Amino acid sequence: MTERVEGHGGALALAALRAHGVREMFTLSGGHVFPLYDAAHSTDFPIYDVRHEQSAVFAAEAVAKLQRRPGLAVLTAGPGVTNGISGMTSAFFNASPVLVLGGRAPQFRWGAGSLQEMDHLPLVAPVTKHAETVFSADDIPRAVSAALTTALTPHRGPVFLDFPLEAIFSVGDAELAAPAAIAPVEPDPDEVTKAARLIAAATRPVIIAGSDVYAGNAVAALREAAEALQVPVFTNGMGRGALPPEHPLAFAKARRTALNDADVVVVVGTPLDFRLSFGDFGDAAVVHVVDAPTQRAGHVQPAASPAGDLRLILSAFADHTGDRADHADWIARLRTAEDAAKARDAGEMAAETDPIRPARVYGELRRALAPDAITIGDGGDFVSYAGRYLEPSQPGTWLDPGPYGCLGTGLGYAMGARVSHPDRQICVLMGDGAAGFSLMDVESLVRQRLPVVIVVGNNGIWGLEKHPMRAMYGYDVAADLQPELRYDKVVEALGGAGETVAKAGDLGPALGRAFDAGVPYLVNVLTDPADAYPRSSNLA
Ligand SMILES: Cc1ncc(C[n+]2csc(CCOP(=O)(O)OP(=O)(O)O)c2C)c(N)n1
Ligand SMILES: [Mg+2]
Repeated sequence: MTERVEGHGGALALAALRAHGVREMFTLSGGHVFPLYDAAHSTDFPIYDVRHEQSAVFAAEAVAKLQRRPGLAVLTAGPGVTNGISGMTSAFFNASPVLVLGGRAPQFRWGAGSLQEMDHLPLVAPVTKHAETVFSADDIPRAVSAALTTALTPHRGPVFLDFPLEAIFSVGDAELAAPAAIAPVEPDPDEVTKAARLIAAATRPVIIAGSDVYAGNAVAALREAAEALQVPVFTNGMGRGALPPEHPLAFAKARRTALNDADVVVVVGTPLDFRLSFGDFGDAAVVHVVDAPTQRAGHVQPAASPAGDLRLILSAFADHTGDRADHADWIARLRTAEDAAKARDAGEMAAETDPIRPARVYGELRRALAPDAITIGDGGDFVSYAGRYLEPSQPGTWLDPGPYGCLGTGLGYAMGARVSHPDRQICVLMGDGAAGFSLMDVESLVRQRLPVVIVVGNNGIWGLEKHPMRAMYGYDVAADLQPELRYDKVVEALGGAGETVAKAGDLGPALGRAFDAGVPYLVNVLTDPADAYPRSSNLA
């Protein structure tokens, strides 16, 4: 089925975007992209604008991550696009289907020095799956459709198109094809069987499930596989919450015991990167399950590495009928370690210290957050603690920056989350350092009536850098921030509200006010600068 569309380049782009289920754009104004605004304005297509282009791309990424559909950022030529590059790179590392549409100086006088004339492609090509300049209005629907199909095809990721001024402003027409269905990639059945046999025969297997399990809609298949083969499950990234915390096979805290003592480690839908000791688990055999052959690790030799649609692979694991070892003792051992760690954590989350330690903030937040609340981490140590103490109970409720580790995702992710889930609690956990990257976008949230709660862990330092630098050199530089700064007053000045909390006992009521406020609200928690997150490698 095709449909004839006509209009200016912006209208042609929008017709293709709608056909692919794109439902809003995130942007910061620039004349080079006016036709896209005109098309949106005349058809009631929502436009959300921000105060820095990186927030637009992060917002689009949050939509893509949470809703498993394309997120759209529209950036003006030159500096608009370059400001969006950290966002595109994060989306590339996170396999998020984000489409960035850029303006571009006119082609007919290219080289003469037009305003913001710059060839974006060499900059964005390494951090996108596809980057292309579309030179005529007639060609825009084809290019947009193809780009979105590429973005959504596993292994997913961002794509970039730019439109020279005369292409987007001129009128054209085209046949708009219905979006191509994305066919699931069939894994090699022998490799799947090899992997299933290894897991079933193991005496101490462990599964670690990451973001692609959620992105690939494979959460139910993961659970079936884990239950059928009786394998404990740990998660990271968007995989968190894939099994509810009370599930007998759900584990979070016994990870060290699990990875030290496992004989088979099954990593599903996440790379064997620094978060997983680069795939080195001692003597354990590694099974790496990936959504595309390109994701197989080059630096380790897994015992098996099935590649393809994660639902198909995990369902095949669930249906495995060969011999199985009994894992009951192993699961019981991990449960004992898990329970002991939970008891320790519970003590820390209740501790009444002065100054407040981050653990207590999360103890209070666990009481204030609804099960479907979206929590967003943007910072150093304060966010490491969030990862440790918060236990997402549903998949698709936890947003971290991912392995690119870019500070500044906070308010962009919050905007995308609020737009995705108008009725849920949205809570951004920010270091005071991280806050500096995006706090001005509170203004965007206030103006567009997008309330969120921001909890700042205000230790007055770039904690994750200051403590390691002191440990390494005995001194530190460039690691201090203004102590006890009133970030809540910044939010107030921008039209939101907030308060500063210095005593542990005041945290609960402050969070209650924050979630009831109906405007962006910042709880500025003065935390202990001496507190350092314990980690084995302190470089980040
Ligand atoms: C864009 C960017 N710049 C710098 C870094 C390096 N970095 C990682 S964590 C961190 C400190 C974060 O400090 P803060 O947000 O205050 O959190 P804290 O560690 O104090 O809890 C820095 C500077 C980074 N990851 N991303
Ligand atoms: Mg800090």
